[in-house]
Parts: sequence; C-alpha cells; structure tokens
Amino acid sequence: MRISRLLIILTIIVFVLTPLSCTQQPALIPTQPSGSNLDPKPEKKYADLIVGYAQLGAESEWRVANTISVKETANQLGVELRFLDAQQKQENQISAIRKFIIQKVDVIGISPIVETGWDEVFQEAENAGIPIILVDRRAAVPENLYVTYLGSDFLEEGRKAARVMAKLVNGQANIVELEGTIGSAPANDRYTGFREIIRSYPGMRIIDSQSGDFTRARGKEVMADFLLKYGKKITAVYAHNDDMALGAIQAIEEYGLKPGVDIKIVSVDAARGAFEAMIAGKLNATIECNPLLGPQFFELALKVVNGQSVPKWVPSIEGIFFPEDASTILPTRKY
Ligand code: GYE
Repeated sequence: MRISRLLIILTIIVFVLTPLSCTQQPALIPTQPSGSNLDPKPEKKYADLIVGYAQLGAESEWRVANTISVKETANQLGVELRFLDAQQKQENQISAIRKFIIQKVDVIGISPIVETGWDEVFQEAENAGIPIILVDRRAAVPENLYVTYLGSDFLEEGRKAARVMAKLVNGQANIVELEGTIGSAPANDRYTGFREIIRSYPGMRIIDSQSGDFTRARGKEVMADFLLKYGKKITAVYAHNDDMALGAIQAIEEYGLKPGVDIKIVSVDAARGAFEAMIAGKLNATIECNPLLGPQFFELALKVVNGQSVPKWVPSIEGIFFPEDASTILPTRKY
C-alpha cells in the first residue's frame, strides 16, 4: 500500500514538473542549424555596399537638397549608388525598384511619392531578400515590407504651422491652404495636423484648400485662382511647402496685395528661398523639415545589411524659423 501511494505521489510530481522544466529550458532547442554556414559573415563596409535609390522627382528646393545629400554622402563613403529619378510618377518608382531587384542591389532606398500602391513591388523585393528603407515619405504597407522609415513627423509639422499661424493672426483668419501632392504622406499629415489645432480657434476658418503639387508654378496658379474667387477676404495662407508659398507670394503681388502683411503666410521646409522671403518681409514663418538625410540613410543601410537591428522609425529633429532671425541664420543654412 505504502509503496504504491509513494509511486502515485512521485508520478504526480514528475507529471507536474515536467512541462515547467521544459518551458524553462528553451536553450535546449538549437535556434540555428549547426554546421560551417553558421560562421558569421564578414561585416560589410561602406565600400562593399551597392544601394539602389528610387527618388521621386525634383519638384522643390527641398527635393533638390535631398538628392544632393544622398549623392554626396554616397560619394564620400565610397558606396556604389544606383540613383533613379522617377519624375513625379509612381510607375517610374515601381519600375526602378524592379530594376534594382534584377541588379541584386544590397538595399533599396525610396521616397514613395504617394502612400498607397506599394504592396506588390515591396513584396517582390522582400521575396528577393532585398531590404527596403523608406526615406522622407512613408508608405501605407504592412511593417514587414520595409525595415525602417527615416523621416519627419509631418503631423507635428502641421500642428506647429497652425500654432504659429494662430499667434500671427490673433486667432482670427480666413485661411486658404495650398496642399502638397495628393495622397502623399506629407500632404495627408500636414493637412490633418493643422486642423487638429485650428479646431480650437473658432475665429480661424479654412475657406478653401487645393493641391499645388509641392511646386512653385502650381502654388502660384492655385493662389491666383483663390484670389479671383475670394479676393481680399483671404487673410492667411498655409502652404504645405516653401515652394508653393513662394509661388503664392508672386500671385499675391500680381493681385496688388502685400504678402506677409495683407496676407500672412506660413509654410513648411525652411529652405533658403523661404529665408530670403522672410528677410524681404513676404513670408511670416517656416517650419523646418530636414532634407539632409543622406548620412543617416547610409548608416541605416549598412546596419541593415550587417543584420543589426534598427528602429522602425528614425525621426528627424526640426525647428521653426521667423523673419527676425532669418538674416542671421540664412548664411548657416545648408539647403
Ligand atoms: O516638404 C516638399 C517636397 O516629402 C517632406 O516633399 C517632403 C516634401 C517637402 O516636395 O518640399
């Protein structure tokens, strides 16, 4: 009797403890197959890297500075850069990625012109084992289809623009908005962020909002249309980038009003042209969006190729600039 009881108790103890001890010893299960291919690959250096870069175009001062930053950094580091300019067309960016896949580059960098429509081609890169780094603009794809996003907080830029605008106009304004490229991450977020803040100012109304496609020429045309439609009712302009603000400034002058005085103007980017306009008293503020992403991009590319972990979002650090400091700051600006 006693022996059989003892046996039962022992069996129970073994039964209860076994699963516990199993879960506590996951190290018993080898995580990687053994063999000679386990030897760590030699670390790649910048000079070993072949990087494909699908730039979206050359629509603005910002973009030109961004392209220069990527090309110059590749040159300095000795990275082999395959650079394609998609001339504002998503299909060109898609075919650039396909070319890079065929060429078996190590990493692909892309500034997606719009947020949607990337799943298929990003999946092709993933199948080919080529990591994608989103630079400057986000894409609306599942997180497994890109390794990291290096770029700005566009929502916050929109909020900053609204806060600055509210101060400039003392909470009272009829605003027209020049939006960036329809469907692009910066246009979507700068639109939303601005409204988040404006909502709490009953005296501030957005009377119209149209896309100027981030270009000076379109910014001017759209502003001229707004002026024809609303005339002196317009007291403020919110432009999603400096180029469109500079176009709007021309349209306002041609209409016979004083930009920066009769109509307050706030834009985003903080490119040199905006500083010059602030010095001339024609622009009231610009929110910084940093295009000099080359150094951070290649640093990330090297880490990714060497299997090091990187954050899913690497945000840029950015400020706000006003006319009173413009002439001191302009000589220090790199774009
Ligand atoms: O603000 C604008 C450019 O994607 C952040 O694109 C970038 C934007 C920038 O054309 O000037």
